Amino acid sequence: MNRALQAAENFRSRDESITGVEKYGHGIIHDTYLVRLNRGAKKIILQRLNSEVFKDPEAVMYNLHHICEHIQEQMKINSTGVAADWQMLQNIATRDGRDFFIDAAGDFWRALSFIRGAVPLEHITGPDDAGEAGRALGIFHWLLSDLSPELLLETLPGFHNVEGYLKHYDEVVAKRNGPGAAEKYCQQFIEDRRSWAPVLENGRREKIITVRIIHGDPKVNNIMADRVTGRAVSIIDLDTVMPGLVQYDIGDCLRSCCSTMGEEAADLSAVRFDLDLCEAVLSGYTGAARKFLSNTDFDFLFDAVRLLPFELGLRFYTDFLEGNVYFRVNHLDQNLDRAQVQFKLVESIEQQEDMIRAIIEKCRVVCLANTHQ
Ligand code: GN1
Ligand code: MG
Repeated sequence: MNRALQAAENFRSRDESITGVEKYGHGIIHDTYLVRLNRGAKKIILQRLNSEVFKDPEAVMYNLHHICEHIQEQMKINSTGVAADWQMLQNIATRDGRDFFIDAAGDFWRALSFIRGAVPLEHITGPDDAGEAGRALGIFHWLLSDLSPELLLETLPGFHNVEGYLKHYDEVVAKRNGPGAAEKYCQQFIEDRRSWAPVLENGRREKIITVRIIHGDPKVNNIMADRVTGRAVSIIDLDTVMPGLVQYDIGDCLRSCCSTMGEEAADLSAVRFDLDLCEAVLSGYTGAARKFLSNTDFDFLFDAVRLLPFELGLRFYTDFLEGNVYFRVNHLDQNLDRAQVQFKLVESIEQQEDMIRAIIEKCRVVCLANTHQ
């Protein structure tokens, strides 16, 4: 905590004093702190970047500047529209005008504005929350829909490329001897879906799916909701904003919102993909994103819903095999447990395929009827 306090000192102005630094949120990549200044009159977010994961922190900040600037402009132009009460987070420079403070250990620290009067959604309590999560993602995509994807850098190359994850998995699993029952389940699960998994990347290669700017990590606790009204007002954690397929974001948001037991579910038999929440997320999303969504964007949506938990389960299991080098854990089997939760979610999605496709079709019809309104 002392290191955080020392880092925080670089982001206050001379007439401000730091009155508290505490751990904040549940991210499993960076270390995040809430810094209180002037006895809580002002709050900022401080983060120690995980530079093992983000090997090019400058690229992360470059993208952040670009998107913040663009979204601010868009919000001025559309101040009464869909994003009327939207809050865009801002990067806070150090006292000497830099993006980062680099400490004696070589760690990168940066500060971000605090989203006022809001809390992370954390748990979806029902369709209202789910609708807000979808709406937030739709607003974010829409605000960025006229910024050219080529202007942004790939902060994590191949981040959602499941072929890359499979290749890496193959290298790691080859060294594994005598897997137990849980691991046999994971390995078989991956084999059974291996040939289908590149479906979105194939669509990208064949230019059937449009490349746009995506968030990359729109899980439920990255969505900020007004603490009184519950209305979504922002989406945070912008380090993975880069060129990609909106289908990845939609699938990831659904993966996170519609699994009522969460990512750390203890009882695997209770893991389920909730259809009411799915419908709420998708209609919230399409309501806000209808101005840019095209008919073909809907074609790959079921695959995306199925793929994103598969991809994350594959990443969790591979990380377990590698000794938990990427996702932070509290116990050695946690990433194996997390992988199984994601795979159970995939099974639940597969079992409900017809119903999920029907929801997608319903949203497609409503969305295309209201395009440009
Ligand atoms: C990571 O940033 P954080 O901890 O919210 C991960 C996501 C996963 C998520 C699962 C950069 O998100 O891809 O979906 O964990 N982010 C990165 O909880 O790898
Ligand atoms: Mg993240």
